[in-house]
Amino acid sequence: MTLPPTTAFAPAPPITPNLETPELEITLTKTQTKVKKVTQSSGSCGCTSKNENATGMSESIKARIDKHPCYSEEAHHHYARMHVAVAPACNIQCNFCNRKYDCANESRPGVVSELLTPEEAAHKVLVVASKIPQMTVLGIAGPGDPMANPEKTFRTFELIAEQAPDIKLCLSTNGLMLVDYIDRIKALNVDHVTITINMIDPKVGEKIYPWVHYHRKRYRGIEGVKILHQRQMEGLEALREADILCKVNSVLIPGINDEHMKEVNAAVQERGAFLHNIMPLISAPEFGTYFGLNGQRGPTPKELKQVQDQCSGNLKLMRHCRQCRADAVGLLGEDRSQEFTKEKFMEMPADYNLEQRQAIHLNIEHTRAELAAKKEAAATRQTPAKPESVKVLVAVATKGGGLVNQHFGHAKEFMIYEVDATEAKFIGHRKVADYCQGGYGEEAMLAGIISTIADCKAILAAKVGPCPQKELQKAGLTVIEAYDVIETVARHFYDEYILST
Ligand code: CLF
Ligand code: SF4
Repeated sequence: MTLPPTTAFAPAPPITPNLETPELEITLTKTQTKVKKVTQSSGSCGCTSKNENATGMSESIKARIDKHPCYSEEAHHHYARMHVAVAPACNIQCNFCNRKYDCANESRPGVVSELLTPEEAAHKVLVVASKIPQMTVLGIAGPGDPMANPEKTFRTFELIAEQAPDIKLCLSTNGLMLVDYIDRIKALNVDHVTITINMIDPKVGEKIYPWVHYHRKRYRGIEGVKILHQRQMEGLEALREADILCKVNSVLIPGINDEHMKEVNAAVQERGAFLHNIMPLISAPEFGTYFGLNGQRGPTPKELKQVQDQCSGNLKLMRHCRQCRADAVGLLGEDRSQEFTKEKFMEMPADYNLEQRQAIHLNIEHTRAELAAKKEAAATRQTPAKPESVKVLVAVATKGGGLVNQHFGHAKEFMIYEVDATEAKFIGHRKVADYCQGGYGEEAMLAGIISTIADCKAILAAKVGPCPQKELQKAGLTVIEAYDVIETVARHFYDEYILST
């Protein structure tokens, strides 16, 4: 296809990341971006992202979340987490859960993790720590509830704390038994705990939880929900008291707790939660859950964003959650669990090497500092003034590192940024079918991808083939080919295509 004539931007300042990122500069054009090699470097201090600064977070808190891919949106471009499935039992029933699969409070349904003993889990962590040195966090999130399996959970944490001291420990629970174990959690230096809280009004909770098993007795209906609610609130307060960072996950269920979410958000903030992750209900009849079988749908991306926006301002919101599985391995959004099945990892040597890991992390930190300087430059760059700053969405193909660096056809998800005259802000991600299947684009898939990002004004990707490029343009999306920091490319696009029109 012949591309329309081009109008070049002034070249963006170059970056020279240390790791695999090549030294490149971009020049955006009307429908594409020319990419060429540059040599100059732009060093600077390791500023935190604009969003994190905006929260007024203290330096000590920043240090505690700095390498946690879930607690820091910026860190998730660079650092990975892994889960070990050591906790099979659960003590409550959620209507969005089928016990055949993993705990739906932290994972997507339809996924069954291989159960491990604490010793097997520890071996797996040491193996992954050497193969994926950017893995900095070990989470226990199922397949049931970690606090319904305290001995297995704590034994695993003990083994990791002894053998891999630089790995942060993290857990996710429904909150029913959390208070009882707060001292052990603190003693093991577990600094990040997630409680899933879907309601603060037991009348809402009645529609979500049919029963709760507490102190050897099963409580049905509102009686059980009241116990769960009270224990969750106590859990939050105990975490605050113990100075453990707490994230709250909430599953957004249209028609049940969507209008209630603002109250949940305010209540958890009041009790010291650090971060609120409002996740969409994933529901389908084939998962065999109560909700799935009874036609309860999940929210659309628009509904999810609307509720998140209503809640933002009070408590920092997590928007980059990938609802990962109870044996997830890798960067958020990439799933490397199949490389480390039990059959495979038990044959691999546990080559954990602290010094080597630290050297690699130092390298990552250099890259982060350079990217932060580049983002800062994009944020403070003078833009032509416009009376009203229109906000637009752009879809980004990225394989990590905070860069536009992925081929359109290889993207399994797009990051969505909201851009205006002052900033480019990450607001979520959308999964799509892999367009390139064995090198051939599938027309039906392309239509699906286009409808998933139809509310976006542009697609930012390292490369877009001529056929999809034509279809994307027909659908009203501007195609920008670039290889650079996401915020920089997004701001260039905004200045050239939105402000100038
Ligand atoms: Fe795992 Fe959860 Fe810890 Fe992260 S996941 S226990 S806080 S290390 Fe992260 Fe996965 Fe979302 Fe959870 S992306 S489902 S929020
Ligand atoms: Fe399922 Fe998790 Fe709820 Fe337990 S807490 S019922 S494992 S979703």
